[in-house]
Amino acid sequence: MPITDYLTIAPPVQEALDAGQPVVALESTVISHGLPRPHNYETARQMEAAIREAGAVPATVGLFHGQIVVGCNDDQLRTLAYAENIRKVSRRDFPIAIARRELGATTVAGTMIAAYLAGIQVFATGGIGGVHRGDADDVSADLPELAMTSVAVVCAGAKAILDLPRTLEYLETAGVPVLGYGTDTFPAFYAASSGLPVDTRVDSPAEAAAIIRAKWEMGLQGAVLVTVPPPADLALPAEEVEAAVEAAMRDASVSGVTGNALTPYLLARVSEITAGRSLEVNIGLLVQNARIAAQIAVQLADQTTQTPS
Ligand code: PSU
Ligand code: MN
Repeated sequence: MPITDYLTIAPPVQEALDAGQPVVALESTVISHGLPRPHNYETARQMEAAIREAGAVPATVGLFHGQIVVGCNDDQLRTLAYAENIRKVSRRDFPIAIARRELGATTVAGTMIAAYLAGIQVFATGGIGGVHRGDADDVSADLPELAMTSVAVVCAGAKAILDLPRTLEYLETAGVPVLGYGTDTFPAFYAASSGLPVDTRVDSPAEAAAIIRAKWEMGLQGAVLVTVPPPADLALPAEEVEAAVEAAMRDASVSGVTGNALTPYLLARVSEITAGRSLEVNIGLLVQNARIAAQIAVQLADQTTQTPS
């Protein structure tokens, strides 16, 4: 079956792509499984607005009746925010969700696949998945996807619930450049810094775009990871995040939460433990990342149209 049978690109997104205008993909797992209602819907709208303000077109990705939609409309965003039983769709889940005509929310890996199929170069999220703490065999499908799929991903590092040194080792092995946007160290999602060095610091969207472009012009496949510290006025102290994550992990183990339910469980538990402050950071960094991704997409589009032949 041709790809067009299961991929629907919304008209505003297709028009922008055809005209070489900047487009930013957004994931939906964060809407359906990562944030509580009604913050999930409101944040999805705020991220789209930040992208438009920066001069790019947002394209939130989701699955509706097994159709991969790139560029959800408002009804679809509401469905992703409020429906029950939404499948979390990573690489392994697409075939199942498509064949069974399901409703699905795409993870970082799932969104990268859809963005690549649609021809979108830049994607904004909160935190990527990574190697889980205490269980180095639980490796998010986001990591191999970053290794193989050529989409630039703007994030606040990997979620604080993960083993960050092991996650960075994986990215190094996979050949994924890790850029620090205005920082020399890998951000720790809720906290400004993990203390671990990034591969290089960039201080502007143009600098990030030049590195992304160089990778793909060389013919190297895979992502460039642009990591942005959470907004300074919202970031939590690293020790507080650490204590909350450790408590949440103990609760998860007592409750027997595993598999793809673990990440949503830990995020919700950390939010309870920090009295909602981790949620505020999460929302703030998502909107900030959307804005910076749009600025990078604008630079990439400019460079593309300026390329001498
Ligand atoms: N970032 C957030 N909240 C989230 C996620 C990322 O701020 O909920 C999601 C992403 O969709 C990511 C997923 O791909 O968590 C990772 O899940 P797992 O660890 O099960 O691979
Ligand atoms: Mn996992």
